[in-house]
Amino acid sequence: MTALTEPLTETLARQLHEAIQTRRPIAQLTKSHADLTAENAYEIQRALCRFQTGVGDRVTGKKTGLTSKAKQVEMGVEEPIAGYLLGSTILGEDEGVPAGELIHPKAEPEIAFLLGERLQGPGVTAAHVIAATRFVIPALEILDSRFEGFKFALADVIADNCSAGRVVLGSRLVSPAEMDLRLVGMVLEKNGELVSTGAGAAVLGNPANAVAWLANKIAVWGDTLEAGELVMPGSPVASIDFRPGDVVRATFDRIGSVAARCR
Ligand code: OOG
Ligand code: MG
Repeated sequence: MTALTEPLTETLARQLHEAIQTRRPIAQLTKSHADLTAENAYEIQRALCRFQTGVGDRVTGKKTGLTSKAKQVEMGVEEPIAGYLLGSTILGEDEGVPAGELIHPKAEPEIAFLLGERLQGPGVTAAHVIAATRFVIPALEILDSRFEGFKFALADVIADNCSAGRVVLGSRLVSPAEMDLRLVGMVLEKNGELVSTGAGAAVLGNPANAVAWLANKIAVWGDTLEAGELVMPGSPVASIDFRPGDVVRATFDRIGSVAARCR
C-alpha cells in the first residue's frame, strides 16, 4: 500500500483511541488491511497522538521498542519501533498501577533517560545521547497492546504506539557520564521470585544506541527528542504478565531499583 487516504488513517487511529478509552481490544489492523506498511502505521500513530493530545494530554517523552533480541523473539517482530509517551501515563513508584484502566498489562525493565538537551537527527550517536542525558532512572514499562491476545504484526504495533501503557519511574537519578551502560546488570523479580537477568548491552549493544536510533528515526518526519523529555530505550528481556496483586521489581547495578504494584 502506498499512502493511506486521510479518512482511513483517521478511522484506524480512532479505533485504537476507542480501544484505549473503553479497554476493549480490537482485531489487528493487518487482518483487514494486509498491505499496511510501516510508514502507513506511523501516520496512524501520529493521528492517534493527535486524538490523545486533543483530549488534554501532552507528549512528555518518546519510546522505542523491540530493540533487544529477547523482545523480538517474544513478539515475533524483528525490527525496532518508535513511539511517544503521554504525561498522564508516567507514574511514581508508590502510586500503584491501576489494572482496571488497562486491557492486559505486562511489565518490563528499562533504563529510562531524562534528557537535559535536545537531540535532533540525523547523525545522533550514543556519545551525543550520553552528553545530552541529565540522568538515567530505573524504570518499569507497563505495556498494554490494544490488540486481541496481545498479538500483532509490525504495522499493527507501530500504529498502536508500540503498546505504550504506563511507565513507573524509580526515584534515584544517576548521571550516565562516567558509566558504561553496556555493563549495567539487571535482575527482574516478580512477587519476590527471580524471573530473568539482563545487561544494558542486550539493547542494541548499548541503550544509548537505542536513543540515538530513535532520534534519527523520528527525524525522518521532522520530530526531535526535546530537553526535559523522558526516553525509554527498550527492554533487554521479555515482558511478564502483570495482574492485580503482583509486585514487579527491577534492580540495576549502579542505577538502583524500581518496584511497581498492580492494583
Ligand atoms: C511492543 C513494545 C516493545 C520494548 O521495550 O521492547 C517495547 C510490545 O512488546 O508489545 O516496549
Ligand atoms: Mg518497552
